[in-house]
Amino acid sequence: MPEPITPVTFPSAFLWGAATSAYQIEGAVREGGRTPSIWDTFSHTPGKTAGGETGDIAVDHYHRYRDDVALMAELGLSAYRFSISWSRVQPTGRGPAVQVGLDFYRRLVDELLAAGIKPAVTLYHWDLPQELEDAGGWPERDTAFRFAEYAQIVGEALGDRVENWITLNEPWCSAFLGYASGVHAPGRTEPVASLKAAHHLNLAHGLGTSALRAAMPARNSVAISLNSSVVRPLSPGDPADLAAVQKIDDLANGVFHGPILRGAYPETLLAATSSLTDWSYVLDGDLRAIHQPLDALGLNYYTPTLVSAADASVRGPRSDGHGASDHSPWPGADDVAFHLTPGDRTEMGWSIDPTGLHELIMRYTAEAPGLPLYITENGAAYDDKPDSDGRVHDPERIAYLHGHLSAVRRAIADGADVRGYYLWSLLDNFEWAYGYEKRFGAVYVDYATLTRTPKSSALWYGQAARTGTLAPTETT
Ligand code: PNW
Repeated sequence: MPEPITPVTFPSAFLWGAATSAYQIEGAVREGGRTPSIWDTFSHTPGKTAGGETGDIAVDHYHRYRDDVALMAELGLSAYRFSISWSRVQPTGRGPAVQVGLDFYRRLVDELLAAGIKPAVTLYHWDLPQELEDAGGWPERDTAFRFAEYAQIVGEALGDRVENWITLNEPWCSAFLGYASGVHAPGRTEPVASLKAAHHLNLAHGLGTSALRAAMPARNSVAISLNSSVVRPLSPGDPADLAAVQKIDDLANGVFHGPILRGAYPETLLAATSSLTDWSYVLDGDLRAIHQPLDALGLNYYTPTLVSAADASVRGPRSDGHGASDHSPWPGADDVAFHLTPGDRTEMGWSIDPTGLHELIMRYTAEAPGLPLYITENGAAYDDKPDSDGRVHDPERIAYLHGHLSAVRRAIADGADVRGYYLWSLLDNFEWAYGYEKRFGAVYVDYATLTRTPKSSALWYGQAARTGTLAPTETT
């Protein structure tokens, strides 16, 4: 399909950002009193990550943060979303804060502000302090209270200079990849525990939001980033496939959006999981603690999900793109089959479908009227390699970004209040169970030397950030 020639222009206040997370980029895992998180333990367990790779060094952002901020400024980005390593700030997950840990983030924030880049802090991007996992992890109720204490510490330390806050990143991954399919840390495969984890993550979000509000100036904004799935039926006219959509939509979206945006778990979710759990760990007052005003909602989007009712013959190994495991990340959904979505694919095997992003934005515009939206992650992995001249050309990534940013622009034209977009990711980095083999960065990292080289997509995106307009892809 030829690209449109007419320029696609965004509102002038639109934030053009990039996103990262602590364990994926920082390295320096034993510095400044930091103790292991569940991702240190998991990545050091044989067989858990591709090639046994770990975040021990990652891209050494802990030592190179000044250069990384300078690079963002040079590209022309106006915002940066990063996460804080809980075990750098509170090594055992409880008790007093470590000043060295907080100081690192304060220096990073000051560097960003000096460069005119607006910071957005994610408090939790999957790296639970190992000691809290040893005490039961997210299936244990106390973890939510520990999170609130941690939120208070960070809010007090950085609330004077960081305006945009995100409590949790993609709790779906924490709960269901961490405790059901086990492809993420801590690698447990316990369906009931994964549902408890989901509830306690919701509770952590609620208690954490209150703690942040008490610790920070009222002008600051508190949000959560959800990997809200766009779930589609294989046969739109087949009621059994539509029931499969409902089930997966509840387990992917409703389990978080229900309590957070509406103060209740969906009835259909409670019914679909009733043979596994009676949800008795949802205590009086929990839903009130979870359901409270938010200032914004973060949406992470990569690809849609295609499902049907499973006849017995197609049950079993899944093609849902959530990693290889004999255990499903979808508790109570053994009667659902997952299908490869049509379209070109990225290196993750995820199909490219910008219409899904438009659909997602319009859905939350309707479900959470008046709530500003941010695309807190969107991007693509490709097998990037430097040319003989040392440059990295990634036209596929430019086309991906162009397509998805155009979808965002269309949603704005359709009445959605989307305030910004954070490309995943600033740098190539540790892609969890896939190690370093999947490159999501707009900036190429040579892992032998840790040298950073902006790919052509970074230059294209920087131009969009500086001009508020998407250059047609054929010029690049
Ligand atoms: C998100 N899934 O991860 C994360 O927030 C990032 O840290 C990550 O690097 C990025 O997307 C790319 O993968 C996901 O299986 C991991 O559905 C897995 C899934 C979704 C998101």
